[in-house]
Amino acid sequence: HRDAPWWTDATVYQIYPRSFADGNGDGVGDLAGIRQRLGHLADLGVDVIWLSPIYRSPQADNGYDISDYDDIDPLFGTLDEFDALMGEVHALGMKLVMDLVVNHTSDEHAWFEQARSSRDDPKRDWYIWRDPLPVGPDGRGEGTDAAGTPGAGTFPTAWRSAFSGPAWTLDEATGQYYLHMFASKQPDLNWENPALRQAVYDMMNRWLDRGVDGFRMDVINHIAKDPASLEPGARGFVMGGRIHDHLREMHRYVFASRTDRELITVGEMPGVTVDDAALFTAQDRHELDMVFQFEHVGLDHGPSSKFDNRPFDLVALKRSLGRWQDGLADAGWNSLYLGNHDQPRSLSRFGDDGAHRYESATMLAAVLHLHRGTPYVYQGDEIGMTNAGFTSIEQYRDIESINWYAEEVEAGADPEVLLESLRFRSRDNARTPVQWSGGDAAGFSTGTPWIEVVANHHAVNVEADRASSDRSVFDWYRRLIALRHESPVVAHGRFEMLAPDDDRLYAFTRTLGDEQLLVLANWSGEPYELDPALHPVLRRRSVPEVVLGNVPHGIGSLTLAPWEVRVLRA
Ligand code: TEU
Repeated sequence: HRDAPWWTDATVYQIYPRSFADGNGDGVGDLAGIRQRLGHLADLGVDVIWLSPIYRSPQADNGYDISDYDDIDPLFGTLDEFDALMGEVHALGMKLVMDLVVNHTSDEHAWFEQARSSRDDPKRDWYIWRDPLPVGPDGRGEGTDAAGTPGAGTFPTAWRSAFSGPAWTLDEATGQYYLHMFASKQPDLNWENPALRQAVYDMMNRWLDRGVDGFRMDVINHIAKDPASLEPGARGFVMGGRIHDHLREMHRYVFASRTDRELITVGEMPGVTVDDAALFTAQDRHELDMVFQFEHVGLDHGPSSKFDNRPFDLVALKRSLGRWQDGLADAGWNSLYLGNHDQPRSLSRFGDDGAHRYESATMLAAVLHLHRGTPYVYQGDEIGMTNAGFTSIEQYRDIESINWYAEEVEAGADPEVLLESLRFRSRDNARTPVQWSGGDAAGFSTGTPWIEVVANHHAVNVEADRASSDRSVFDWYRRLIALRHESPVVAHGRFEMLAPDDDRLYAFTRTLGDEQLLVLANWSGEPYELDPALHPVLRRRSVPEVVLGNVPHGIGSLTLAPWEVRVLRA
């Protein structure tokens, strides 16, 4: 493992800039706020900072709708401020990664404004256009209608947008539909067009030349659409085989020549399988370093809608994460995450954000960080932040949540039932302002935050956490990140799941040479009696060395307290 890439023992911290820290009092987080808080990240010990988009954008999807890839939106600051931030990040020994959103642009991007100006514009084919499908005098035809009913309208396919409604919008001026898998203000780019691909690579090279250390690539497996899935009547997106050609071409044009740089790429891939990921992340294929997969975060909702919440099943989670550990053990590399700006707060979703907030936050972190892969810490998780607890639709800001609620109310659903689902599942749960202190606006802003601060910020905040010496979530994360830097077994040890069918214990070993760690986690709110047969170290007379433990009195006994995690050197 000595010649392993640098990012195999690195930890990445995700900043969602609009909610991290507000430096100018306008209620929205910005680069100035990030610069003021870099010490927090340096203390944590993270190696890489990933910024969610800060480019010019009308903010229809909070910046994932870019209108100028080469400029910083004034909401966040200026290119000069960006260069200053990047300089300070590098001076602190950290790297800075940008969010690359090239499956789609904003409809206010110059490329789309040109493309929609005329069917003959040279950039027309940089987007995906289709003629309305014919409808006969009887109203029947090949297309679907806005509700997706086949044969009743002129829509090119039955695809639905991730933000409700059809995935096609008719551009009246030129009489054609354009595709948008997300909002109608996010038209999909046509990656079959070589000039478009070159323009993207050139833009990426400008950011790397500026000093950026890599990219998180937004829904990057969606840039290749299987042609058959764009035929009339097709139900939805299917990843096309050209994806590997595109990623290898991107590597050739952007990354291959930069052998003097320590860069990192991670591709966000909703729906990717372990087998796909083994290809995407095989180092000799020169596609991506790692991918964000979605299997584990798809276990607690139905197949048709993320808002169709299902009970959490630990055995299913262990089976899924175990399969990804095994599948990429000898080829490729895992990313490790339980939360981000699209997911509910992992503490509320998988743990106990009430009486056992400290124990479950630290247990979740230890289990995740001691898997094999590169961990991603989402802002606020390092101090045990929780879901928002919103009770009315007016508190929400996320286009996905607002559109889903409106569509369901329109269809006759009970608003209270919808609000219950949003309280658990809305992306806004992870987008409330980072809670720096117990003061007004939690120290996030001197103005009125763009989204409400969670009511528990008086108790849950960086200051209070850092002051609670032996029960600091931040300090626990710091120790996990340091352990990964110090002990190669964490980054490179072979993973083996134990007690796979146990629905309360999450236990596994990591082995490298003659070194072995045993991780024992009680993923429940009840005490758990360990079976000594689980592992020889539990049958020894002497108390084994405890590398990490979140319940001090538990050490030595075979009883795990609620949400207790114990890491033993076996
Ligand atoms: O998210 C892609 C993705 O996973 C979402 O489509 C998710 O599946 C969605 O919430 C529907 O369940 C990326 C960004 O992370 C997200 O913030 C953007 O909204 C989206 O792409 C479009 O850029």
